Amino acid sequence: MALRKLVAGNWKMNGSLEALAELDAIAAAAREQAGVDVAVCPPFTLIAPAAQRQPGLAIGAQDCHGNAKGAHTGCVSAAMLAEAGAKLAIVGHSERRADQHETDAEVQAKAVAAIGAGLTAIVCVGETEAERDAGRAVAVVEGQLDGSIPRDGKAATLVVAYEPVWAIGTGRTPSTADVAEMHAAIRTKLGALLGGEGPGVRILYGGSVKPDNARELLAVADVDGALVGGASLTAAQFVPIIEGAV
Ligand code: G2H
Repeated sequence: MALRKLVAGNWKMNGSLEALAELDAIAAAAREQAGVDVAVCPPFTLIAPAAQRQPGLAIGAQDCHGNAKGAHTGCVSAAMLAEAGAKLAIVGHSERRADQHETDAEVQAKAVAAIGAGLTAIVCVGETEAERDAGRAVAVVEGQLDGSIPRDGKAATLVVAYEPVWAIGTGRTPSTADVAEMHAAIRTKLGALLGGEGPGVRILYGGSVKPDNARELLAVADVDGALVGGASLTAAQFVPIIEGAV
C-alpha cells in the first residue's frame, strides 16, 4: 500500500530565531508539493516562534516527557508542546537512547503521552554497527518495536523512523536492499503488534539523507518518508529532499 510520504526535519541542538527564516522557503516548498507532508522539529525554545512564523507548516518536538506533569526539572510535557504549537514529537531517537539512557519502556511511555496530547509520535528505532555486523539488525529493531510501540497505536498518529545508528551524521547509508529488508520486517512487525492499523503506519528512513540520495531512498518499498538531520537545517538542502519524495 503506497502511503502519503512524510519528510520531517530534525534540527537537533541547532538553530536560532534568525535561522527560522529558513522555514519560509521550506513552507513554500511544502505548499507546492501538496502530495507530501512536511514537518520541522527545532529545539524546544524555537517551537512557538516557528509555529507563529509559519502556521501552515507542521512543527514538532524532538522529545517529550512520559508524564503529564510533576517534579521533573528541565523536562517538557506533551501537552506543553501542543500548547506551544507542536503537532508531532520525535521519541526514542538513538542520541537520546544513548546519551540519556532511555529505555524502550520510557520511549513507549513518551509515545503514549504524545499521542494522548494530540500529537503524532515518531518512534525511532535502529541498530548499531556492531549489531548489524553480528547479523542481528532485524532482531534488534524488532525488539525495540516490541518495547517502544504503543499497543493501541493508530496509523493516523503513529510513525516509525528506522535510523541505523551507524548511518547518523556519518554520510554513510545502508544499501537500498538492506533498507528494503528492514522496512519490510518493520511492516510485518507492526502488523503483528497493531493488527489492521499496521499497514497504515508510515515508516521513515533516517540517517545521512541528503539531496543526492533522497530520491533513491524514498523510492524503496515501504519507505514512507524520511527523517532528516543535518540536511534539514537549510532550505537549500531540505527543499530538494522534499521534492525527491514526490
Ligand atoms: C538521523 C538524522 C536525523 P542525519 O539522526 O534524525 O540525522 O540526517 O544528520 O544523519
